Amino acid sequence: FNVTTKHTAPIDGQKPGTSGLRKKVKVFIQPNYLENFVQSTFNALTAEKVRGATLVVSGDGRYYSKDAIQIIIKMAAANGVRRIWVGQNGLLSTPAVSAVIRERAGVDGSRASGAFILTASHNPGGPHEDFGIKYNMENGGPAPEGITDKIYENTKSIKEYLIAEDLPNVDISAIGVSNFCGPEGQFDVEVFDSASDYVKLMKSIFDFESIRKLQSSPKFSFCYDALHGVAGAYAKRIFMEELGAQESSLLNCVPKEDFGGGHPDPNLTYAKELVARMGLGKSSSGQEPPEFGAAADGDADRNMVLGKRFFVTPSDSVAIIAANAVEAIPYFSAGLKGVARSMPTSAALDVVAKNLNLKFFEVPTGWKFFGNLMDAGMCSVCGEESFGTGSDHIREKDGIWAVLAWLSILAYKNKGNLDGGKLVTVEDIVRQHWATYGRHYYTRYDYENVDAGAAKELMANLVKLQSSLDEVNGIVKGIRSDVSKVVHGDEFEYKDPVDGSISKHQGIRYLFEDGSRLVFRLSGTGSEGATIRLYIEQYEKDPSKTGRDSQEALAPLVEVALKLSKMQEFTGRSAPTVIT
Ligand code: VG1
Ligand code: CO
Repeated sequence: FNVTTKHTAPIDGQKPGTSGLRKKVKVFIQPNYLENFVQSTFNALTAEKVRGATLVVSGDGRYYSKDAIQIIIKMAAANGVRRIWVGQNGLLSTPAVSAVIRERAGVDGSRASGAFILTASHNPGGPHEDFGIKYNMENGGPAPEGITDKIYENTKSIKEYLIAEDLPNVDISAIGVSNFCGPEGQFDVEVFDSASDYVKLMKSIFDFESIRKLQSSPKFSFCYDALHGVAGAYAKRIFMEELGAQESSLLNCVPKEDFGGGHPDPNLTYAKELVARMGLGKSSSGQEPPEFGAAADGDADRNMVLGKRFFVTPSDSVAIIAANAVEAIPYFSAGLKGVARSMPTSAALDVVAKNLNLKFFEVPTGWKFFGNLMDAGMCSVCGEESFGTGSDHIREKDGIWAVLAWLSILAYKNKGNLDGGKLVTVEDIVRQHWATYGRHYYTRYDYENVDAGAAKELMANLVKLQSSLDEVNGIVKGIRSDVSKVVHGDEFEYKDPVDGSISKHQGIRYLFEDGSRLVFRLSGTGSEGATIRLYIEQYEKDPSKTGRDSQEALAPLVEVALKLSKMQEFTGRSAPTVIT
């Protein structure tokens, strides 16, 4: 093949957000849009990370992925990349990409040093919906801000990109290696099985035999909803073939370009079918629900865990996994190096860390901040309130890992129970946890696609208010006399303990005397308008009061949050788009 230099000009708005660049498909298919971003990424990396390198290109299979993969292959060839690895049909979950970078050896023994992941995660897909791209580094984790800032700077001055226009399209549906010859020598594209490296890694972490025993017990029943995302490709292999789950227990496990028209976001609003099957919500099926249910997002890095008629908040989930990891999961048997959560995530994990005397870190939203801690050997288990849970086995959150962690805990708690005795359920485990550590009532309100100017004003007003806590407390008291006093207000700022880098403006916090918190953030993953996220949390230590309905328990704080922020005045919205 030959290398062509194409002239181009900067395109506005190519700033990567919390997790890469996400835009409507119609934006991505504009001439040069993808090309500018990919070349800007190559230009942001040091030469040896590009020339002669092995890179992974794959994603959640959403609409436009197949075209994007061919473009990136041609651009990689032209930029001197030596090898491109593609998961069969272009499918790799985000956690699997991370695993492939860290664990896989190519047919010729080569190792990958980075990846383009093609996904907009939990955002819908299809010709009228979202596409996305992000770059991961040699540790398997998302590019740090230093690199994403550089990529963005490059997009603002780009004049040309390189592409091997005459390189034939590669058949990514068939496993095998294609060899090409360019001006600088050989270039290969290796298509490999999407699941096997990931499955191997999971088998090295968990005791599959004990989970298989649980799965085969008549007392236990299971259900998994991939929401037509890429998790389906792994669910069949792991839950059915390895662990013996019934085929009927897998919902929506065929990956589709448009996620079957759904919103591939595993929460109580969008995972409707699973929620109904689990006996939650209004549309219960009438049948006895399974004991355990879980769902994933489009790229399978998120998870929602449910028990029979019972929702586990993600903030509780990571705390419970941390509390039980050493006993229940062989990978952690030597102990946890530390635990971490994102700032808006509830403090349930903090209490576990304190009780178990573990190192603890609070980082800004987005998985990239956990990676440094893990690389430095300071953190084993971490999580976010946004249905993200994971560990240092890779450098991304991991939806299927989280399910296997829960199945391991269930298997461990039921070791002696499977033949005789009553099953210890998901709900039992959570209630027991609350009794031991107290409960963090928690909810998140999302206001999606609001006017960007209005959202900025709302946030600015909240920052301004913080200059006088007396005034704030006056307002709060006027709204509800039964909530505690605000004792601190700030914008969260993080200093990375490993590299000393500082991230500012990571969310507005109001901290109350009794440990309650209100947090306001603007989303960094949307593709249109602005999304305001409001996080509300209240700690209850008294075991006799941990069993309340969470919306009811939080009602006073919710009222304070909405009125203090003047939510309706600024946004015109009388209710959030989604409550989790
Ligand atoms: C959201 C979540 C954040 C998560 C990010 C990426 O970001 O709040 O916790 O890390 O999505 O998740 P934001 O900026 O919209 O609040 V995923 O599954 O999109 O890779
Ligand atoms: Co995701």
